[in-house]
Amino acid sequence: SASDKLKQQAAQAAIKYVEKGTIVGVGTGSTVNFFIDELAKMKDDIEGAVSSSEASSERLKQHGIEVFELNNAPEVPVYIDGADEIDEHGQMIKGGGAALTREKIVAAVAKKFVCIADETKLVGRLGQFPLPVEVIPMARSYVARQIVKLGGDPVWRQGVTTDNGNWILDVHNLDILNAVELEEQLNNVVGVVTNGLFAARSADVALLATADGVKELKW
Ligand code: DER
Repeated sequence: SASDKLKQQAAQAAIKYVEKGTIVGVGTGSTVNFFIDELAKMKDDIEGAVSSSEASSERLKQHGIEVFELNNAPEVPVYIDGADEIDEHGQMIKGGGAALTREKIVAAVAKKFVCIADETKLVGRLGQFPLPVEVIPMARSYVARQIVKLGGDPVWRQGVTTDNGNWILDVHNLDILNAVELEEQLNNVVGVVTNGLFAARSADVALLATADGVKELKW
């Protein structure tokens, strides 16, 4: 499909950020899947990968790419991942694929975060996409009540359990004026493991595929 073509173009553009002989940080999602397939073409030139999900680990291993535990990776020069939304500051909403916790961990470790996406992900203000929040299961109702006080409408993503054994609330109708502040407020709610605002640690580069080629944004 046209959208797949755009995702593939963004993924191909990200290869130039991969340093030879290093361990590559790999995110999760359909755009990242195209990146994994591209990375496989140069697998002999890299040490291996650290992954943000079981799904991405599986795909990497199917290509014969060694997957390292993050604790065993001396450094992660670059992290390649998608986003559900990205704004003009490189701040993102992520978690559509329920991998937000490990994505945020690898992003925190990585020196450079390169976001790959089709141009539809670029938004003027974050929050049209419901904000994923990973919660400890026993705290789901309590966290939902706190989110209502913060002005959101939380919806339990029933049937989904994360790689960490937790649940997800998708928060609709948030008016996100200060993403860094809201990220901190959500982090302070007891029972919240991770929220999908990547504002404190935002992208350093965005590769946005458009009909006229891949647009590169840097911060
Ligand atoms: O869940 C995630 O954070 C993914 O990276 C998601 O935001 C992007 O997935 P997509 O490339 O399939 O749109």
